[in-house]
Amino acid sequence: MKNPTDPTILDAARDVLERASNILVFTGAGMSAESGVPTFRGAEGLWKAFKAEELATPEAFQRDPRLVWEWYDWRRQVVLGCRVHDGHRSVAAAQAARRVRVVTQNVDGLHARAANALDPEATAGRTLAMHGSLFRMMCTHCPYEREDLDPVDTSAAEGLPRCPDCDHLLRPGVVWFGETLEARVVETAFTWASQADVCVVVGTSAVVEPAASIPRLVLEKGRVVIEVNLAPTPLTSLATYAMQGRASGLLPRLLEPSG
Ligand code: BJW
Ligand code: ZN
Repeated sequence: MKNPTDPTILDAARDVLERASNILVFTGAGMSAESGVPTFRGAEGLWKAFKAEELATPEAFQRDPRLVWEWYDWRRQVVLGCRVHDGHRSVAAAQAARRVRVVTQNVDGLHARAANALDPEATAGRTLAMHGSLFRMMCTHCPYEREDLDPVDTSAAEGLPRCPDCDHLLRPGVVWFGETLEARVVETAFTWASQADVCVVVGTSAVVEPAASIPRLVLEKGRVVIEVNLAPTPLTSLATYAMQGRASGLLPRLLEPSG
């Protein structure tokens, strides 16, 4: 059943989800797009004509920390002005019902925001942000890090945030290309994937490793992968069910209990 325009796919996928006891929702930038957070790839992903690959690297930060901080500061302000949508809310409700865990590549914290708004206790420990957080700063030299929501002064390199312990530059607390993810994070993500009966893959181009291996692991285990995306990806032809559409519309229809 791989034709994304077949209307019976939604019913079939919904049926599988209703019977599943352990669901993993794996998300990417498309999950946040309808909240107003730009994606990475495609024309809309560009910021001042730069590609993500040109800014989200340690080399870019070494070369021009002011430019990289300017991009991150802009994204921090965008996200602070965003609201979660019905897709986030339906995932959070399913997390509170204890059947769903979320692994996200997003650094915007929107899944956690939706879960906290609904029920912080029931959803605690059920969201994993693989690539870090826009609202964490960490030292480029020592272990210092902090949560930080304040605007960053990017008008001059001299004014960029510095470590209170060692005076080296602080950087965004995210995982850049060529950097290794924390071992604990990778282990948790793949453990959750290996325990899932069904993985719902939402709004990711499914090309960035090691995250892109998560749905492949679920398929290798003979379990079900449901893809929700506006456009085809390398995963589409492999997925058990592939649905073309918006996260905000499809997720409530897939996850919310029927009337
Ligand atoms: C909608 C929608 C709507 C829109 N509804 N859908 C093995 C093989 C090949 C390469 C590698 C490999 N292992 C490692 C690499 C290198 C690299 C990599 O994977 N490169 C690929 C590009 C090939 N990986 C790494 O460097 C990783 N490190 C690592 O593996 O360390 C070990 C190692 C080091 C060195 C060498 C080898 C091994 C680290 C990756 C870190 C990624 N970091 C970023 C930036 C995070 C911080 C930040 O946000 O600034 O993470 S890059 C960027 O891409 C970000 C995202 O999380 C990630 C994924 O993007 P995503 O979410 O898929 O977004 P888009 O924009 O691509 O897609 C959006 C989708 O949504 C589209 O499909 C739309 O159609 C859809 N959509 N609106 C539904 N409303
Ligand atoms: Zn330091």
